[in-house]
Amino acid sequence: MLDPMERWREYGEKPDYAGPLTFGGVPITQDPAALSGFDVAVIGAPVDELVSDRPGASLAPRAIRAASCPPGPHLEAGVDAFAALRIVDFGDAPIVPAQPERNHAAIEHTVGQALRAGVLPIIIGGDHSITEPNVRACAALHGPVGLLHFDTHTDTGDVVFGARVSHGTVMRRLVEGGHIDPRRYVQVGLRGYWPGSAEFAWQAEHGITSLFMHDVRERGIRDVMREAVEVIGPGPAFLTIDVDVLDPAFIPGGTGTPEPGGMTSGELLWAARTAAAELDLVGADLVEVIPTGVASADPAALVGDRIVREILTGVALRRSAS
Ligand SMILES: [Mn+2]
Repeated sequence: MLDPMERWREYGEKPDYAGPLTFGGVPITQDPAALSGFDVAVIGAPVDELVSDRPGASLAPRAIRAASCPPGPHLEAGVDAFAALRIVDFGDAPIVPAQPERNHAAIEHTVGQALRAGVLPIIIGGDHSITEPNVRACAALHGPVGLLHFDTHTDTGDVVFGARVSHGTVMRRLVEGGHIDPRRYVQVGLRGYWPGSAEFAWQAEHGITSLFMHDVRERGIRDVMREAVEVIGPGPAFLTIDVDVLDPAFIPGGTGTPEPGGMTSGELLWAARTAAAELDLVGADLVEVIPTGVASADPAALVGDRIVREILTGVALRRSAS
């Protein structure tokens, strides 16, 4: 176990730009035996071989670890997740270039190590294809899970450019494999020009709930989240956030398949916290961030860091209430 705070102990915090790079400056280990006693493990899954457009999300785990912020209580929620939870950085899954199947197996194995240690995994991608190994690992332990999915796109294509395994087919494969309970699967933020009627017909057949960006705009994020939480209900649930659900104005150049007309950072941050506070999360991931700058000068990595913090804050709120 390496504690980046070691040399800054007298200050109780360290500058984000100094010391070993870990999420939020928490201790880091690659040893699964060292996970016991922790509540949450942040895991990097730096792969982007399976995108349909611009790559670069493999650089996100490091960029999000670097786009950190000072410790302290969440000013709205009134809880300091880093004090309330024992959080560890479990490093990156042992991925290699250009071997997507092998990489998915490595990610599933690493997430499984955290789950078997009784630790909640929060995985930083990577492209959205990583949700397949993430959810498979969770379902192997808990059975079919509910899914709350923030995204511009449904990612329920059968094939994308002839590929059955892609960041555009991941949710289809998970439903077909019985890893997601489609009646407890809610999509939020859909907009744009994909997919088409065949995919939506398949979704309707399986009882998947789609909440579009126009629902967020017209009903408001609070009402949309109330419905999402009600549909998913109690029981094991996974939260997946594709950063492209945000309007590109908030993350200029910071994701590979952007679509104008999306959510604000304020809406998504609140929704991420609410999801973690109100659902029985067994895992979560954040995907499709493409870094564009250094540390906090990178708007997509910065909001990525804050999304993970909101999830942690929600988990802390839920555990303090129970
Ligand atoms: Mn996606």
